[in-house]
Amino acid sequence: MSFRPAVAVAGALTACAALAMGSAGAIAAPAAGPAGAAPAAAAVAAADGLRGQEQARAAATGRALGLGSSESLTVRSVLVDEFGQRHVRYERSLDGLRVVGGDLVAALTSAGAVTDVHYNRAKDIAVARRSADVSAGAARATAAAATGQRGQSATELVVYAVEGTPRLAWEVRTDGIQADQTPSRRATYVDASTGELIESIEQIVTGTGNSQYSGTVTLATISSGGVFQLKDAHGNYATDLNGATSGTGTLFTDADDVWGNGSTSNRQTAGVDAEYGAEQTYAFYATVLGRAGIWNNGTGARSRVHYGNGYNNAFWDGTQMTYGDGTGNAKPLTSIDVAGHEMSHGVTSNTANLAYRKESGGLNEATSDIFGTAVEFFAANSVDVGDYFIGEKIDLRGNGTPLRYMDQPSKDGSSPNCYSSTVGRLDVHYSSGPLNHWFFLASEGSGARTVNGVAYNSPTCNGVAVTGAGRDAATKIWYRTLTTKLTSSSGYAAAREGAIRSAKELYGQNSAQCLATESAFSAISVPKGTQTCAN
Ligand SMILES: [Ca+2]
Ligand SMILES: [Ca+2]
Ligand SMILES: [Ca+2]
Ligand SMILES: [Zn+2]
Repeated sequence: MSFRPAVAVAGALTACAALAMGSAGAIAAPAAGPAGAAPAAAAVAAADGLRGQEQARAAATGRALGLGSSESLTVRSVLVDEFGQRHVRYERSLDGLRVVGGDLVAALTSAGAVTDVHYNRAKDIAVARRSADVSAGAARATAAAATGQRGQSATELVVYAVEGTPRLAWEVRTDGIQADQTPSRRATYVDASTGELIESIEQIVTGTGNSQYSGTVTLATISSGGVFQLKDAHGNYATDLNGATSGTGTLFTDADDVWGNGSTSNRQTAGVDAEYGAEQTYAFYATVLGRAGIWNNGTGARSRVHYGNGYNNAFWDGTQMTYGDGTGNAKPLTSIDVAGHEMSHGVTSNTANLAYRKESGGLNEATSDIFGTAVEFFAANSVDVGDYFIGEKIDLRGNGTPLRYMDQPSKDGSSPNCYSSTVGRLDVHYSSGPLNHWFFLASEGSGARTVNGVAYNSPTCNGVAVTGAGRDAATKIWYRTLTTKLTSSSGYAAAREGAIRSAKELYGQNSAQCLATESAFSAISVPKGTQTCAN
């Protein structure tokens, strides 16, 4: 088995694409399969080992935190930062009942000393009773009525502590399909004492994205049994669903390692764009943020293309990427910012796990726009240049305009530029606006400017000009915030506090990077909290 770069020939867009075949600093591909597989296997083992180590001492950590004896901690993930500190995420249970919203992230030394902790709701979570008055069957009926979904995968008695007074609830999981063909997987919460419907949360996160868009690109592929596979050494690979809406699809293979033709007339083309997006996203996380893929364990992800018929969206379902072919099956949603956006949903769900509702949902969407944009700049593709727009290549609106604008989110007609206490009532793709605006301001600063030949004009909500600290700093500050400070219900106030702290940890008190972070949060109207760059 050998790896070699491949070139995707992208018809109409090849003119200025001068990436040399075989060069490409892209992904350093080892020469042999076993050698290539070893680093990924080692990373998986290391990730499992750390999780096991922290789980083994989770009871001791719980005591060190002062948690009650009826509470137990389950380790969800361990992230080791550039300072060698461990950030351990836990789910909590109370006498065996899982606490929804009970998550916390603690910073630990390798010896196990707790140096910091962020509770999603509070340190102490209690409920008066541990048994349900409402039957599981009645809860399922309520969930079915609320969601219109009857395919039920599980019902579990939990402590619901997302907001309000913690209470005993039934969590009912259902599956179905949304009006636009997107699959649906909902978690519905029903009060186990009163039977009241609490809320229903969609678990499938969508993007809206498309390539015939990136010109001639270099891909890492695998040669096996006389054919080439659209798959890299980490296990990022692309499959063809051929119009299906389920299943894993068929791995793209090719005889000569030259893939697609830059248009939908060749069904490999969408696979090329999806695989390019996946490989660049993996390389971005590894190179810029020191993260070994979505799961931080060295493994890549599957990207399924040609989903459904005329499906005008893309989605991440917790394990894989899926792309539709767009209206008339003419515009697959496989542009690199959309690919980076969708896969970053996977990073979010494996770190802060921001719930796809209210303000946390807006932060979740903005996080995907921020890292999707960072991936696009990282790829440095001359056909799809890095910009602060989302979906400028896929023309979902049909009039040539992007889906979203980070310099001035209101240009989409729906997203606010400024934070307000009612922003959490908006659709998560709009409540993301203020944080997208923050990222632009913290990176580039306010006012008119041109980046990569693209013109922007970013206002501030407080009338105070912001000086940017560069995209690299803003990207690293947001990643540290996401991975070490935020939890499932975090909103804009926690984002501001966490980002200022992260900036100080990375760059120091009163550093230019911290001041840009702080002034940009003031410029999007997030009220001042306890953290400042000076304290
Ligand atoms: Ca070929
Ligand atoms: Ca672009
Ligand atoms: Ca873009
Ligand atoms: Zn999204």
